[in-house]
Amino acid sequence: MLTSSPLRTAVGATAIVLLTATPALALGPFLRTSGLLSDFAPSAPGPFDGASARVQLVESARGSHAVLTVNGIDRSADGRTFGAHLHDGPCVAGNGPAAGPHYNSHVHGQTPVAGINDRTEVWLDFTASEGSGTGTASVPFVPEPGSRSVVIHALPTNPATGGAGDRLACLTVAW
Ligand SMILES: [Cu+2]
Repeated sequence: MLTSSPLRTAVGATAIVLLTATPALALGPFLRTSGLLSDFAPSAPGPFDGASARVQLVESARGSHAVLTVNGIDRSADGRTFGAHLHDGPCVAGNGPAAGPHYNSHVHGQTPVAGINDRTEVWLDFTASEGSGTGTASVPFVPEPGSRSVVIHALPTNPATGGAGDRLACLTVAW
């Protein structure tokens, strides 16, 4: 279509400028994944049975931004806030410990000051509303690639300790 040519040209020029200005930075989304949540306690009924989730990680000039969206949550959980975090290890159904600890940028040598907070870890707490919930986080680092997971917990994240109760469900995030 002839009318689209100027737009294509403009987009191409912008891309060239970005690549030239920041050759070492892969700005933009580097992970998009979605699927049914895996259950850590398959034999017990829970609010995330049959629920699905989507995770996107985007690299920005200041670090990265993460978005978690969960759909299909049991309506009895409406109004409840659940802790959710990026964890170091993989998502394995029926095996909460396999997900390992929270991804922590200091532990990975990416930030000089030790700490457990929403700047060193990717916390994605969300509140269920009409069966859905969205959590977002902006952090001053880009998580290292690996076979990782987002884990959903039974309670909101305690800002002093990072704890959030039992591990209920998870989604694989690997890149
Ligand atoms: Cu967690």
